[in-house]
Amino acid sequence: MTAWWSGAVAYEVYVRSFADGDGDGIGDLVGLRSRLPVLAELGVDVVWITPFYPSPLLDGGYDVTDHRDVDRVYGGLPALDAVLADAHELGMRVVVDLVPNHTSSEHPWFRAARSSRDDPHRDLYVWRDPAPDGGPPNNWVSHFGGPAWTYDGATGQYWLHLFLPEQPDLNWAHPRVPDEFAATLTWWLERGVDGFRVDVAHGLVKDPQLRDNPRVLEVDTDADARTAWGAFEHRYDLDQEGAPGVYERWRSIADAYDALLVGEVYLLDPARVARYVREQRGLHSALCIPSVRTRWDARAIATMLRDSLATAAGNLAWVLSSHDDSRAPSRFGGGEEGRRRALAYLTLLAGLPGLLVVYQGDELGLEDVPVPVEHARDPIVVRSGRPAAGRDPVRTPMPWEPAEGFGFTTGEPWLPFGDRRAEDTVARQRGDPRSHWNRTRDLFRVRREVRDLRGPAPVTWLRLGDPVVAYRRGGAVVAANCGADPATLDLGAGFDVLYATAERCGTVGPVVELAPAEALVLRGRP
Ligand code: TEU
Repeated sequence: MTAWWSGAVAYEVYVRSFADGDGDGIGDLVGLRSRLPVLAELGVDVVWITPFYPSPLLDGGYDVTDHRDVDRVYGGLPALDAVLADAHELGMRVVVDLVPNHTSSEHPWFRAARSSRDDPHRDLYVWRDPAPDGGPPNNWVSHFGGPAWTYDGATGQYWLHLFLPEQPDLNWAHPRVPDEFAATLTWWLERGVDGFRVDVAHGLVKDPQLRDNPRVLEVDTDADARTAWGAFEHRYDLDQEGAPGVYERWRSIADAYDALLVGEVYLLDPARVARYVREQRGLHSALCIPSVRTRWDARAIATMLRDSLATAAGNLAWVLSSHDDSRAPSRFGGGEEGRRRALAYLTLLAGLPGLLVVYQGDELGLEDVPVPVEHARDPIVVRSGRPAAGRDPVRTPMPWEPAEGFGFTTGEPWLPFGDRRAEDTVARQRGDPRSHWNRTRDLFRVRREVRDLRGPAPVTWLRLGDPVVAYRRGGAVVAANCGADPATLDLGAGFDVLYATAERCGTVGPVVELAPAEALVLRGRP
């Protein structure tokens, strides 16, 4: 029997920016609930909600103080229960975002851990004495800039944090940590959630000796966080030998509820990612991070797709955009052209086995919005004053209606709308059969209805770039022109057009000409 997530379309909801139900300018679960019908209409199978836990919000809620609660600002647990009930009623599943690598420094465990070296919670986190010169215990750096260690004067030791100092890393070598998370999984599954997106899934296990990472590049001392991070080979802080094994226990818990575990394995080497999903003993699926980082370049796209598929087959989640990376139309050059390219790229992803993950606004062809530094919320910007590096431009509120507050809020939005236009809104696009929203919906429908695309049929590559990328799955063919000029594809026979990103008549072949950034889904004629 095929798993329910095989071939499913998942939709990432960045809850603070999706829909505001109470006019405080912040998206919440009441707002999300009211917009669930339109997600069902779009053809979404799985709604992934970013963290909604109680949090001081220093990292958009990825700094959790209680893993088994919903913050009041989002409506609390009753609002989540209502989302679950309605989503299920509409035939959709709900995946929640679990953050096991770290907690907030305001979490009761860390407050206790910090209170004294002898506190029983101390070893739930990673503490070390200073180096002989008084500095940090090793050379690890934080994703968000600066050292991965902060000194606690009161107890005379450093604590480890791969992200903000206010996001101390948990010590997964301490048996209580896996026990607590196993119980947390069960707690949410009992409540009715259908699975988990596992944050920083490759990061939980650290080198027991905490050895220095090899330096691979010399960078300026004032380099931005991403550059400073890239100066090291992350041999000892991430993706350790035992990292995938953490999820074997989770798998048995999830399988008992027929629930999904999809990991944010933020690694660019497909072979490393494959370790987490290949044997299907741990995570069911891993987000394919290279798919959200690839440029508009036929060779790069083809190689990325081929290598990812070759190592992890149907166990990847193909991602178009996310709350961490530039939106597809912006990545691909922006404007009308960027939007066309994003739709062609989505078509290529939509025919592949595995999960397909889009981010709120992808269905509208939204681009990144410049966010002035005085409105910045991303700690990468707030703490460095460098807007270029930040993630706020992909986190601005959804434009629902062409009205004051864009139907997102009746209050003051927590991030600005920037230059969003009436044409960007769901209301406008839904009423226009040729809009990005409707073309996306048509694509999702084809993915659902064409059995060869939804099932386990293997991918056979027909063309790997130069500039057409094309593959066959069973009787279906998916092709996109990822170049700047018109290009032809020899199909060897006539095909029916099931889906086209631009206007097309019903049949093509044996040779089909594809305009730049045009993509097709075809089926062989009997
Ligand atoms: O991201 C983990 C991660 O490694 C990157 O996305 C990183 O945040 C980014 O490259 C910085 O430029 C996850 C979440 O998706 C992200 O939003 C959180 O900030 C992070 O974990 C910490 O919980």
